[in-house]
Amino acid sequence: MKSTSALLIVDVQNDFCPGGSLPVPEGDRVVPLFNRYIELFRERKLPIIASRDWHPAITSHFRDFGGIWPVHCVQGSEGARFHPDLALPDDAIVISKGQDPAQDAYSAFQATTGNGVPFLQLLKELGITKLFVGGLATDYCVKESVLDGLRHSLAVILLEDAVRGVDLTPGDSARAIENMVVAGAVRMNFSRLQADL
Ligand code: VGL
Ligand code: ZN
Repeated sequence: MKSTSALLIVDVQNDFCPGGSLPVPEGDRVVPLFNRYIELFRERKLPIIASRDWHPAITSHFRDFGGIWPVHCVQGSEGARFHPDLALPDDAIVISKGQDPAQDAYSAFQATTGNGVPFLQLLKELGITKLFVGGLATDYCVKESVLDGLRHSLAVILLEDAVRGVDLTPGDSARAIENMVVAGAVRMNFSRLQADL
C-alpha cells in the first residue's frame, strides 16, 4: 500500500443493518472486518473515509414520494448513525450524500465533506489514487462508488469480505461484483491484503 491509498467505508449505518428500516442481510457482519482494516490503515497513517446516506425526510428516493425505498437514513436520526461497533477513529473523514430531495445519489462521488468539499476534490487534495472500498450495499452504493472511482481513473480495490448486498432480485450482488471486476476493480480480502504488505 502506497501513501496514496485510502480506505472508503460505504454506509455502515444502523438502518442498513439488521433491526434497521432497510436492513441488508448480514449487514452488521462487515463491522468486525472493517475494524481490522481500520487498524491496518491507521498503523500506516493512511486516510480513512466513511460515507453515509444522509436523506431529508421528504425525498423522491423514498417509496412514499415516488422512489423504491422505505424511509431510511434520515439526517440526524438514530438509523442514520454509523453502526455503534464500527471503530471509526476521530480523524476519520465523514462524507454525506443523498441530501438532494430529487436524487438517489448512490455513489460516494456524489457526497461532500462537512465543509462542502466534493469527494473527488478531497481525494485530489489528499493525493489519493488508490481506493480500498467495502460496505453496504454491494449492489447499490458500493457498486456505484467503485464504478465512479474507476471512471475517474483511480485504482479501486474491492474488499470482498467487507461487503453485503440487498439482492432485491436474487443474484444482484454477484452480478454487481462481476460488473465491478470487468470495469477494472481488483478483488481483495483481509488476509491477502495483510500478506501483501
Ligand atoms: C443504499 C439503497 C438506498 C446504499 C442507499 O447505501 O447502498 N441503498 N439508499
Ligand atoms: Zn438511501
